[in-house]
Order: sequence, then C-alpha cells, then structure tokens
Amino acid sequence: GPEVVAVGETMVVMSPADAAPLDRADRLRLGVGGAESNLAIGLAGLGHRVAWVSRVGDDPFGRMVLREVAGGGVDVGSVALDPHAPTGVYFKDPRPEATGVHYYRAGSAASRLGPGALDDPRLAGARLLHLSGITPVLSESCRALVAHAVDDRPLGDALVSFDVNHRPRLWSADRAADVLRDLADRADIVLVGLDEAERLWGAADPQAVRRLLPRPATVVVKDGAVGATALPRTGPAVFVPALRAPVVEPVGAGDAFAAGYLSAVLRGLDQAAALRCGHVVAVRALAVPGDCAPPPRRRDLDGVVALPADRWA
Ligand code: KDG
Repeated sequence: GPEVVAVGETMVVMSPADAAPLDRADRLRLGVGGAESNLAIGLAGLGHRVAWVSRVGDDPFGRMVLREVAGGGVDVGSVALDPHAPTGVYFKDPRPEATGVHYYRAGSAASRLGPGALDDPRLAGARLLHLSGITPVLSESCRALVAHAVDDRPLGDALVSFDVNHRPRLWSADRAADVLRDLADRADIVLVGLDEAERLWGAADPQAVRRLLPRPATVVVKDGAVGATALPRTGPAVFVPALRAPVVEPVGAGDAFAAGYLSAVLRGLDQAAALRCGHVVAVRALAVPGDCAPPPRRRDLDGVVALPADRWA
C-alpha cells in the first residue's frame, strides 16, 4: 500500500498562454492543478509512495487530470470516474502578486466525494493522510469526508495533516472560520499561512494561532517570504527564515512547502530540518508558472538541510 494518501479535488487549469490578463487573452494554456494532488506529486517526486483519492468526470478533462497526476508518479488507482458530473475547471490570471483564480467547479465530480472514499482496503497501512480546507466547502458530502477523516481515522494510525487553505473565492472568512478551525484542531499536523490565520481568526502571530489550535501535535505557521514557524504542542517553537527567491507565479508554492515539510517528517527529521525542506521545495514552485515544479534531488535537499545556520538564507 501507499505510504501517503492525499484526498481532494483536482481541476483542469487554463491560463493565458502569453501572460496577458484573462480578459484580454486569446490563447489559453491547459494544465492540471489541485492542492492535494500537487502535494501528492511533490511527495512522489521526493521518493515517497503516494496515492491520491478523488473523483473526476468520465470526460476528456478527467482523463487529462488522471494522466498528469499519474505522470507525477502518484497512484491514481483509487480515483473514481463519475459518469454523471464533470471535471472541474479553473482559470488563472497570472500575476506575481495575488494571482486571480476563477472557478467553474460547482457540482463537479469531486464535489460528489463522500466519507466512503477512504474505506478502500488498498489504502491500508498508510503513515500519513493529507487533507485540506478546500474540500469541506465543496459540498456537504465532502465536508462529511473531512470530518470522517479527522474524527474516525479510517486509515488507523496514519497521521492526519491538514492544510487550512482558505479559498476566499469559495467562502468568506466569516463562513469558513469556525469550520476550518474545528477541523484543523482535530488533525495531527496543521499547516496554515499567517495571512489566512489573520483573515480567518484574527491571529496576529504564530503563538496566537497555536492558542486557537491547542490539540494538534504540530502547527506550522507560514509567513510567506519571511519564514515559517513550527509550534509543537510540547517544547519550543522553531522559526526558519524563507529563502530569497524570484516569484514567477505563487500558486502551488504552499503545496510544495507542505510536500517538503511532510517528506522530512516522514523521514524522521527534526522540525528545523523539515522547515528547511519545505522552503527549498517551495522556492522551485514559485519559479514556474504551473502549480508543480520538479522537486530537488534528495541528495541536494539533504545538502541544504545540513548547511550551518549562517549559510542558510
Ligand atoms: O494550492 C493550489 C490550488 O489552490 C490550486 O491548484 C487550485 O486546488 C485548487 C483550489 O481549489 O484552489
């Protein structure tokens, strides 16, 4: 079975081929993107066995999604093909700051996921189950799936990681705040941006986020170009500054950070090393227009992790 299971929706992404704004674009480039499958591809690229659980339409875009995610080295054998609902689509207006996203996903195949998606014997034995705060807004059955994952632990002893991923285009901070806080607090590892923690919960610093989420073993608060802080339930917080890096297109960087960080956790590295891995993998996603970039080689990653503190960032 897989070492990691990631669950969530993946869509076809269309973005202007020539970086023109969407309202003036005349040619679009097709790609594939979804927070959890981006994470899955990232982890697979770092050498982990990963399965992605989802639903896609039984349509050309669904086949495109499956081909891309499988091409990233991820097991898609537990993805359902839905003959009754389409694969979701989103459009990306590329700007280095605050990329605009426009969703065409209401009623998509993935919105018909439900708790049963994780009751698959092929997934037994996984060490990590990854979810995000996008899934609970997609539908009632999707929200039940996330609640089932954090409360009933269908994959047994697998750690549950939850990337808060508040998407304001899907639900306001007002609507999302309590739902996302309650789900995150039932996970083992939570990843959240300081900007979204501020927007959702009014938390001004990493310690304030930790006070709002008392139960998880670890909360990781990401502050963009500043750095990231890991706050274990017991023991001191660890801050690691981000690497200075050019930003071509930020979408996907959070997923890449999560892939680097969670890979290191699976390998038993300490929090400082895991945050470094997150930063190194994120920098690569920032540098490409697509959601996913080829991951660093394990050997190069280990080299950066071993750098003395004064040679980092
Ligand atoms: O994390 C990147 C995702 O935001 C992007 O791929 C699209 O999954 C997506 C979403 O729902 O926003």
